[in-house]
Amino acid sequence: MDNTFQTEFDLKTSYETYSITADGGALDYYILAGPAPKDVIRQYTSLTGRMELPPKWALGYHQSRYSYRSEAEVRELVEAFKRKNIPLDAVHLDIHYMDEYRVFTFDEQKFPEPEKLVQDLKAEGIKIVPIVDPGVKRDETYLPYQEGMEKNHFSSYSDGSVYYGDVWPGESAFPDFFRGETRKWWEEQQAYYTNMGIEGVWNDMNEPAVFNEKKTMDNDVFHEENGVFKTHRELHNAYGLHMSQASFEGLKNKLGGKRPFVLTRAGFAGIQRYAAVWTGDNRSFWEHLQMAVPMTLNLGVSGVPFAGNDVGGFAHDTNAELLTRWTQLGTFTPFFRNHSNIGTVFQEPWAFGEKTEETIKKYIELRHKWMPHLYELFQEASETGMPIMRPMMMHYAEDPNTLKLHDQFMVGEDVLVAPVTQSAAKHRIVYLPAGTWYNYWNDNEVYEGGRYIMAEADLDTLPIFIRENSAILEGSVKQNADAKQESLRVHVYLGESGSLSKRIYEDDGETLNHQNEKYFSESISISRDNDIISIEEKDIHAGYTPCWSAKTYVLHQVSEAIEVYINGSKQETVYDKADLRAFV
Ligand code: MIG
Repeated sequence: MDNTFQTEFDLKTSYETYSITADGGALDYYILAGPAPKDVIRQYTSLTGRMELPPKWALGYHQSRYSYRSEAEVRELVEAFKRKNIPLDAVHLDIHYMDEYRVFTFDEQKFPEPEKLVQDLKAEGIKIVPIVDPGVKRDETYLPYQEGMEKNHFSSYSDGSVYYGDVWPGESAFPDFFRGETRKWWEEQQAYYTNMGIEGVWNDMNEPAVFNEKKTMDNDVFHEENGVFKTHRELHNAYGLHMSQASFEGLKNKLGGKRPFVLTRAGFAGIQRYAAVWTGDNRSFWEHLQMAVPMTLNLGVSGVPFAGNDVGGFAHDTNAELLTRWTQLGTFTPFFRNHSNIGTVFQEPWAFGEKTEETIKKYIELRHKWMPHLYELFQEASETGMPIMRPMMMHYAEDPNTLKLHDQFMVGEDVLVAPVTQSAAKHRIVYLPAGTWYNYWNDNEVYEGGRYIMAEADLDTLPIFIRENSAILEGSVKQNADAKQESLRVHVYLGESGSLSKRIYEDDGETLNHQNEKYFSESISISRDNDIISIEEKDIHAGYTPCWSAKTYVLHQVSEAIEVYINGSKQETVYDKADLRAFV
């Protein structure tokens, strides 16, 4: 349904009917005929657009806090990550970095040399992501406000008077992001950040949120869309979308061929073209960890593959166990950021002692090991709209047991992840659809699916299962995505007479050159006939040279008598008896 007025979806009151109502405007329906869930998503994203491939660093681990308040605090934080060898890709700066919350400023006392900070961290592979809210402080001496007033960039009433709302900087004006001219102006403002070397911004409060009873802008404020004036009542829901559009286009134009990153809280259909979405202010409650799974899945099937939740929980105090479990889930949510509220306990990976730190580190490292696999899925998402994190029903729609399963999910179509979202649990029930499944942590444990199993899940363990006849790409543990990828392993899980095909995708991870043929893509087909395994490697596109020097196949659950052929020629194998694996 294509309508930006206030809408209500009631999917609960009645079993027989769903109701969707809108406050005004036309009811424009699009019927997407599928037939399979994947087809619906492809069709829907052909209408609303698809995510551009993000920079690889954005897929890494982000650390945030409301707020890291000074340059010294940020440097100490980064030092701690380095000392402890915990991978880190980005540090987010919340509202206290600004001079009295004026966007496009740094507080000169607390951040005396922001550019140096950004550059120093960048040299270590760590990006700074500042928060940028829409509200522009009403202050005659402040350039963005002056310019905005002069050029009529702010949303106004019908008599031309500017709308002011109270937000962090106090009384503020709100750019009319529906106007092309205003978006251009906002794009220009991004230079303030990109000139320092910043490559990503975080758009918050862009519903827009205002500190008043209604919590937002007045309904009778006007916006100008393609030369037509429309009320905020009509356009409210799309305000965040267009703010992110301007942020994204601005960064993109100014980054000289590098890929931008925008994170947003608000959005509308199509937001995936401009920004990753996080699900806002959750709380450090187990219930909110539980809800994180269906929320992220719903975003995924709604065309927004790059989504995630505040890991550890935002409001209230988290604890060792909750943070551990939440980090385990975060390892497989497309966006992976630990963030917490002012006044709550600190929740950096080491905040709860050595044991907890060790487990959390293991999972952040795991994120990097899985990076080649995830990156391939991100690339697929950019082309087809398919989510990275997928509900079970997307691939098993014919199995009624999967239709309402929302406490486990698929990563791509080969990996099943079942996070623990209850306190004190050491086991959990996992539904394995029909077929054969391997325990990722110990593949001597092989399960026949079409049933529920009780998976072991002590605090150190996130249950992960690999579908038979699939392959998983594994990279090396790195301190961040910019570090060199030294090895690539292709883990192969084949039944005795099975076959699979897998695509490897790689590019430089940071520029737009992949749009000009500078990428590497290889297709691997593998088939097994008992002890004979044949691998066919075929370059689909060799426009980029991946930096791993060699790739290793790890063949799981095979016998010592194994014979392996790559493109017809017989290979030497190293056999590991204990794990029944062969390395080629
Ligand atoms: O009124 O910038 O969701 O992530 O830390 C709260 C402060 C404003 C809400 C965001 C949250 C952020 C906080 N912001």
